[in-house]
Amino acid sequence: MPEDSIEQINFEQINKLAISKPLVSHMYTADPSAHVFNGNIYIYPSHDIDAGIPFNDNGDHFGMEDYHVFSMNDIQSEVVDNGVALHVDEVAWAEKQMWAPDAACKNGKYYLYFPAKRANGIFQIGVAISDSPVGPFMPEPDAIKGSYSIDPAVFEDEDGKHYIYFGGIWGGQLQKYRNNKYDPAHEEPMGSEPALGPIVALLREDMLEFAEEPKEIKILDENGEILLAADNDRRFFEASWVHKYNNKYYFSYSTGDTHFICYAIGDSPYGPFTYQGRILNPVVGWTSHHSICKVENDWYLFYHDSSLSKGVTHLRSMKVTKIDYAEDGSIVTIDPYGI
Ligand code: FUB
Repeated sequence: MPEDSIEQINFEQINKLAISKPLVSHMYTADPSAHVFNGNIYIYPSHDIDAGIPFNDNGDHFGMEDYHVFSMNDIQSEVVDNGVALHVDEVAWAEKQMWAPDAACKNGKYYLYFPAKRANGIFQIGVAISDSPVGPFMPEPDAIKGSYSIDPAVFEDEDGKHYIYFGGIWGGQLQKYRNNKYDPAHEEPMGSEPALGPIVALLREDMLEFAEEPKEIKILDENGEILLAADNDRRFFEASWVHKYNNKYYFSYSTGDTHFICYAIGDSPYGPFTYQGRILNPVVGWTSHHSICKVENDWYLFYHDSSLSKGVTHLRSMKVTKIDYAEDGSIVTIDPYGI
């Protein structure tokens, strides 16, 4: 939500709303990636801290250092903080900024995927392994070969294949890449140029590397054309997530500077995906980042906002609310405050 709207907000009122209750309030948490593993809910969020760095478009104020994993027996139950699962000091290749993570489970092992900046200021994505969904996780000695940018999200298809989605523009550096190659001269496309798409790669059987060259995903408009760079209300910015509903692949994401969580539908995990609409209207705080998870027979949106910190953009709280689908498979847009 833009900074100038924040003054209008009655935080006392928002923080009392049942729809908007933070899942935990003893620490700040954001970018919640939720999964059901062995019948329990596990949430893998960023752990927001105040690193004392002023706000800028590069996101330097997001100075996170570690991850905690949270668990719930069911959607109504107490949220348990399982302590530090991985700290940046344990990751040989990473220097700072442990941004939005995700996790996957295969053959009884758990894999935590996370972005972080190397000492040269470039984001890459790493993986860490555990026998437990709550960690502690043991990081691989180097980042995933060929990885770049931020916001990894792993989707397991019904055939057991795992796909990793990633990318985010501006602070997430995706605009510096074309065809998986970095060039500091590249910028975000403008005007009637096609917008940059998120990136996808099949994961290798051992879950530790890409099994193929990452590919750019196409997000199309109603006429089958790639969304344009100037279409800020709909173009991809960051926060990829994929889920499958009624045999269709739903790719959801944040539009960044217009603050929507939107979605697009396709017939393959690689896309193309056709834009459908908004899942979540703007929340308090600049960023919006979510996951979508089926718990028993219902679908839930895990998301965050900055209402607990009274609008401090890098001090966010994870939340959850139910998703409703219409008959035609479209998702009913959620107003985060219902007021
Ligand atoms: O939490 C840091 C960054 O903010 C994430 O990587 C983005 O998706 C945004 O939520």
